[in-house]
Amino acid sequence: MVPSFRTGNSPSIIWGRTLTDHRDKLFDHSGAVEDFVFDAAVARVFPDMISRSVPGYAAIINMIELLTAQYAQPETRLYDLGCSLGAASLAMAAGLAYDGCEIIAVDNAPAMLACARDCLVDIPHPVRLVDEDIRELFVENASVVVLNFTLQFLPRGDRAGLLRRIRDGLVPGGILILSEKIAGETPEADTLLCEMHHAFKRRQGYSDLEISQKRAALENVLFPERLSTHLDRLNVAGFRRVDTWLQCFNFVSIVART
Ligand code: GEK
Repeated sequence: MVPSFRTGNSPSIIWGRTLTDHRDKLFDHSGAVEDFVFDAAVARVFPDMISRSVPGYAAIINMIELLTAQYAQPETRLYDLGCSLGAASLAMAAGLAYDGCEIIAVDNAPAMLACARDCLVDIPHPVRLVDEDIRELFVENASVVVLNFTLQFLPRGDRAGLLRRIRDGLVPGGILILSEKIAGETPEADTLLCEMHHAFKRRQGYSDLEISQKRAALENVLFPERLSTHLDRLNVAGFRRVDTWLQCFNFVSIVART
């Protein structure tokens, strides 16, 4: 397995060819589905799964490299919260121009961390992997914090507190990059965004059965909110500037600045 630290437009450029050879067929079966968990089976196909499920994913990883190059500050920490296999950490390592910074990648799924450990080798800056619930994590001296499709898995009631702690742990000029699957602002908008997301997944080779089984598996696990809810919550958490820099159907990425 030879992971690459270069980010680009395809998952194989993000993680290296070997990792992306495993095609996601996890939901290619009929019958009852269990709630989605980040276990070894998911970790094995994760690069293929997320790249074919999240429109704009590779672009976001690419831009995390650029945002890091722009906003990372010397002698600070960079956090990747809910790191999975570490794609955002790889991007931060590629974009980071300073020695003396620390990249900290946090996840509470052991199977994901085990795979991340294999990916995060031979990279320009070391990444410290931490097995912890991000709701328990103390964030400090941070210039860049990434929550790339992680907040959506927390109970809604836990989200404001985490954002407040991130805000308090950022140095002046620091940023939070928050990417989320969202609900439309109106039922009509939601229908359109969901239809287009499913069209995207079909175009990526998923069958209607796989799409509906995965949706059922995520129903009690992933709780999307409206973009306006996210923007309001970030403002209330004390971020001074909050800007949506990318939207691809029902997937958005926001930069929130101190
Ligand atoms: C990427 N950011 O490739 N504490 C720690 N980790 C958590 C928690 C929690 N409370 N809840 C969920 N996770 C990655 C993709 S995936 C998104 C992130 C997706 C972790 C969970 O174990 C999983 O690895 C990750 O958040 C979400 O840029 O699969 O749609």
